[in-house]
Amino acid sequence: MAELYPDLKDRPVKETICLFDVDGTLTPARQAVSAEMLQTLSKLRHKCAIGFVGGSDLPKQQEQLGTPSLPVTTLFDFCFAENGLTAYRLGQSLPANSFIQWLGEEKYQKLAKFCLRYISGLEGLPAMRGTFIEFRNGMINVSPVGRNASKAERDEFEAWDKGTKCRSKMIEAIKKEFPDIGLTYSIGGQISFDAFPHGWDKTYCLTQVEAEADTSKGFSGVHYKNIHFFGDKAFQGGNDWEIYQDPRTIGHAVKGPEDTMAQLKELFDV
Ligand code: M1P
Repeated sequence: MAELYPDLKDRPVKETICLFDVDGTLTPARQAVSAEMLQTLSKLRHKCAIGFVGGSDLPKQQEQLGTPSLPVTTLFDFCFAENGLTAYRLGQSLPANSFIQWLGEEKYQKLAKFCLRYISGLEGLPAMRGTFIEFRNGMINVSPVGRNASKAERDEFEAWDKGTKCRSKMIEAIKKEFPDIGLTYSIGGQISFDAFPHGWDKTYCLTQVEAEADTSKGFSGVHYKNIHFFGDKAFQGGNDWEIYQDPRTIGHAVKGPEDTMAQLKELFDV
């Protein structure tokens, strides 16, 4: 059963929200969350607001963080999937933004065909599985091995990519072919990279956090002055970098879920 939490304005640690990356921060990459982490988050939610901001889409976060009887949107005050392009506040969806509307079908198809041609020309890929481009609401996700890769095939691709720099080289090739397309490319996980319009990185979700101060829109009126962000890819080129070093946030670099829990214990005694 879903637990009851104080209203956002009544949480004892005032004007404070903790935002978390998902893969490598709340869970091991693409794996399920532990019971201990869920318990820690629940304790924290009694003290301040909590949210996740992940590059993946909501069905993947549901798989990793939720259970069939507990939707992920009930476990956090704010759910920011696809960097916040798909957002939920207190279980209710907020207006979404669209990658395809922004880019247009014609440019998108040119980009998609280039990616598919590039992948088909790669030599030495350890495996090729299905879904080389995953089309999402706020971005596309491109994977040379394919999103249908198994756990073992993911690990194998990741090791191969470390040696060959396949993903970085592919991104360079796209940038050369489409110098003015206005997209940012981000390697956030093991087997793929995300492509989204400039500025639609994880900082995108901060606008929504700031909007919480606006009672005229039906929000709580809380002005979050302390926005903590926890992420494992808080280095230049990592997909947590922009939000980690944004002046609006207090950034915490973590080494993995255990470290996240240790830092929360230290900061909030949970
Ligand atoms: O959350 C980090 C990344 O997780 C997945 O990456 P991969 O499948 O390569 O491990 C993807 O959902 C990606 O979009 C996301 O940024």
